[in-house]
Amino acid sequence: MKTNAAHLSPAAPSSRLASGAIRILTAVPLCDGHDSAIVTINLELVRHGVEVIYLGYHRSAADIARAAIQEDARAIGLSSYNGGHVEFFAEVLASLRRQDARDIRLFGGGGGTITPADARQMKRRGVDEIFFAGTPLAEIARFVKTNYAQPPKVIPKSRAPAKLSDRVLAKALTTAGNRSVFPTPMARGSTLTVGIAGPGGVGKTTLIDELALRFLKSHPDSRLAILSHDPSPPGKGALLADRAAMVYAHHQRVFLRSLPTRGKAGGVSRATPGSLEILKRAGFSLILVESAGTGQEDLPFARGLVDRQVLVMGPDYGSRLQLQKILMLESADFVVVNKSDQAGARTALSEIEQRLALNNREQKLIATVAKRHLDPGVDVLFNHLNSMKYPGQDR
Ligand code: B12
Ligand SMILES: Nc1nc2c(ncn2[C@@H]2O[C@H](COP(=O)(O)OP(=O)(O)OP(=O)(O)O)[C@@H](O)[C@H]2O)c(=O)[nH]1
Ligand SMILES: [Mg+2]
Repeated sequence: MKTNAAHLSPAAPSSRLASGAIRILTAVPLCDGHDSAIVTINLELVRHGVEVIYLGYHRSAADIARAAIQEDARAIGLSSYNGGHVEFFAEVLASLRRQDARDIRLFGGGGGTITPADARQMKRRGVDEIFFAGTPLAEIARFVKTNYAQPPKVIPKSRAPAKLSDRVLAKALTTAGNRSVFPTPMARGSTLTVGIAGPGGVGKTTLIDELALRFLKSHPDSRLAILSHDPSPPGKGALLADRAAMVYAHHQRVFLRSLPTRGKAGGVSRATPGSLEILKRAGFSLILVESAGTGQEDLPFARGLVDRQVLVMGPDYGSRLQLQKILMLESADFVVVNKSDQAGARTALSEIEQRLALNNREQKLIATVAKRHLDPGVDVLFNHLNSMKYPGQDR
């Protein structure tokens, strides 16, 4: 990224920002697959109005710290059952400190594995709290709402550095997310923005993760940004879990931000245009935007929000009749039939092909099996996107 922080003009903290939602990142450490406790705790926190970004299990300290920074989480909650917690929690704190993010707090628990003596040692090293077996969930929710209600007073030291850090970028995105006034769009630069929409569970995140892998391989010096939406009711909590389904997008050359829709219908959030503008200014060459699961009438990327639109469908959309009702079949530049390993994929491809012919415009239809590593269909999609002349770019 070439742009420095001044281009983002991260605004001073405002009272609107101060009342922003509590964002917490949760995860299970490396070599630990005990995720049932954290899944329960996630849902309890969401029920209490917290926006929870769930990173999944078997995650390294560096990945956890990086994700918390990119998400501008107020705290990290770790669930640890397999031992090594004293060192692991300390490693997460050290990683945060190294990246000028000591204000991101750390708390956690882990049944009977973490002893009271361990907990005392962990607290001495900077962990806020450890919860033991049998703690009522309401007590955990109360702790989070009491201790992390306000954003930290600490302003990152690297506020106006020559180099744009993830930390500064993440703070700018939070400011945009809590405001209704967005930066004025710049003239188009050399960023290609691609919107990826489709019904819930069709494989959008899996596809984006595979596209990320291909991007990282073919652009060894560039960074990729991903804006990932999940649904949430207005003023309520949200479970933002796309990160947990990703493998390659945890790479340090990927900047991933999860956005709740906060009650906005249609697949994206009110903060999306502003967030995209900030990422474009930050100089990413490719930005992938995943919509929340969309329905027949949704057009998440209308009014030129992105340069190219991808509609992901599964073979199970119903019958030909349903194809007349999916509005995005008109506007999509690429229609992907994912889960082509499943029954009905051939029929789906042929029916969608006939439906697209009625539009009489250049639209590509591609069959993929995104969950299969190095799927040739995903290669086709990536190669099309990669060969696209990035807007405003002379190549
Ligand atoms: C269920 C379970 C499993 C399930 C896990 C299912 C899943 N997807 O999570 C299965 C059967 C798969 C499993 C497998 C294994 N397990 Co196991 N498992 C357990 C068990 C019985 C319960 C853990 C649990 O989920 N409890 C339910 C939660 C909700 O209750 P809780 O712990 O009281 O939770 C409270 C607090 O701890 C706290 N808390 C917990 N996490 C967090 C996080 C945050 C952010 C906060 C705020 C609070 C908090 O709040 C909770 C609410 O009150 C424990 C024994 C135990 N009693 O802890 C062993 C235990 C953790 N397992 C153990 C072992 C050894 C294994 C295996 C290695 C067994 C094997 N040889 O294959 C594998 C490893 C799996 C892996 N990949 O990591 C050992 C670990 C020993 C150690 N210290 O290393 C334990 C302690 C059993 C034992 N006594 O030997 N296990
Ligand atoms: N059979 C099959 N399963 C797939 C394929 N691609 C993804 N999946 C599975 O589909 C499930 C949902 O995948 P995600 O990538 O999370 O779907 P999504 O569209 O991002 O889901 P939401 O964000 O919740 O709307 C996961 O269990 C994937 O492993 C595929 O090509 N074939
Ligand atoms: Mg998803």
